[in-house]
Amino acid sequence: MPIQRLATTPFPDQRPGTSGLRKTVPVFQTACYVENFVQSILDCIEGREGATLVLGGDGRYFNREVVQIVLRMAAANGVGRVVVGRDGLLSTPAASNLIRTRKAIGGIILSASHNPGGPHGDFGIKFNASNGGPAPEPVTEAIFRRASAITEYRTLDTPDLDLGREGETLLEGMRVEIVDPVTAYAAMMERIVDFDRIRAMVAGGFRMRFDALSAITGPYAAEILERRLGMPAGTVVNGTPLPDFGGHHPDPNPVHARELMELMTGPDAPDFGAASDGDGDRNMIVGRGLFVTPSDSLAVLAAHAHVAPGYRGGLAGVARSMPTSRAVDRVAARLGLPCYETPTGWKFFGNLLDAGRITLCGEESAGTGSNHIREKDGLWAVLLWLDIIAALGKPADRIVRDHWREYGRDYYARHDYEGVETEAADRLMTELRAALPGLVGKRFGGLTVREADDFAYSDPVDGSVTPRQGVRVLFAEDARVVFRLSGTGTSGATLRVYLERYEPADGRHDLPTADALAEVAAAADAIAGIRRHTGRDEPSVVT
Ligand code: G16
Repeated sequence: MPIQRLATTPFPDQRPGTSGLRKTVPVFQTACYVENFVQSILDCIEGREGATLVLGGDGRYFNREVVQIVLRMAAANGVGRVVVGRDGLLSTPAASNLIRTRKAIGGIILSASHNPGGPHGDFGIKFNASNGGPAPEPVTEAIFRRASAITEYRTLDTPDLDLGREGETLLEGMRVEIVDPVTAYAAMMERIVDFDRIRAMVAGGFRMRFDALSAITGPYAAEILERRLGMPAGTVVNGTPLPDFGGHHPDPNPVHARELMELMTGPDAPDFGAASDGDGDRNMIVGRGLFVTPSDSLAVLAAHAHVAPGYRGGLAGVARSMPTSRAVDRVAARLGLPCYETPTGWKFFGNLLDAGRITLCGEESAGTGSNHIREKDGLWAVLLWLDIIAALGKPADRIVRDHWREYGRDYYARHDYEGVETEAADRLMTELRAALPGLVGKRFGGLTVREADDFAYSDPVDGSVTPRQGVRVLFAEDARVVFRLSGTGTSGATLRVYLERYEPADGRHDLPTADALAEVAAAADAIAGIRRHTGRDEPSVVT
């Protein structure tokens, strides 16, 4: 079958954002839109001839079609082997693991992560490099430049492959290896956490609920929690991945995982609750009656990870994204560990992990991970929590309260203003940046600005500098507000305002978060003119 070289013209909007190219499904369905971007990725993979590529997605609407397009194009571009999940499915952490263990040259992951799916929902394509992590900025920029100048793409005129059965098949000289999406991932988890210890806890009556939000982690959670750890059937709910996530917004937070929150705060709450997102890299942790913020979760995991077999030797260091609360910094200081502050985006952890400088890292946006792969990993976080609960013999809510008693509490909330007019959001950020030099020393209610800057990151491994990663205003009263625009939305702009206040005193750890942060929220509005610029009286989502 001869290779087809088909003429095309560039689309101007194919610049990857925080995590790959994310657009609505109708945009991706535009003729040549997928092909242009995939060809641009393939063009930027040096040494792809004869190499192995990993391919899979979170099963959202359009996954099935795009998997077939990528297979044909990979074959026409000389790729030697594609390892693809059965039915084209792979969670993002499972894809990262396969890229590493199969020594692939990289992977193409089809997902818009926590964004809603369906014919009018979102879709996304992301390239991960040979370390298993999201391509770093120089690579995503090269892909964008290529996409901006593309004139043709290569493909085959072949029928769709049947991806429903595991095994190997040939597509015009390229081997297509169809693998079970769960097996290798589950085996990796058995090496990291103590399954026997968790099984014993389950045998003793420990009960949990895992809400897969009708997204990719259902089969992973069912295999690991119910089959391998012996939890009763029904522990995993919404466990069948659906193309539109059953109408769920697959973002594991107290707003979108409302049923889980209601259960965990009600009279019949099990011991532990957890959820994951569209592609399985995010996690939500809930104790009885207590939502654990991702920032606190990272701090607790850092404090106790050494109980798990995968971290017995201790941690090399930790990292958090800049808007993530400083709770983990306090643990690192106590343990004498290096602690790095990176921009938002998992790709920035890659160099630190590859260089062995950190073992654990995490973000406020419900992402936590470790050096086992190069993506955040939702189910891994849940399993590490389970192992810590089993090892300490304490429920999650007590672990967190004890943690606050020991380290103090970083009250934390994120206010999202979604669907803001792009010009208004840009104006807000521009005015804010211009106001920074004059802010120091100013008082807002009971808060005094101590420092204000636009975060720039110098990568300690390769020396690269990434400027303009979010405006931070630090107050002398150990409080902080951060402003940035989301890089994962698909319509208009989303303004994210991250609020934080440290409370060291014992006995002041049970305030409602909104009360503890009221003064910081008022200061944020006074500083940035949120109402004035957006016309909104309140955020669309508070998490
Ligand atoms: C992606 C990135 C994360 C980032 C998050 C939010 O997550 O991988 O590193 O924290 O987006 O980004 P933003 O605030 O720019 O919307 P995911 O789970 O969507 O891949």
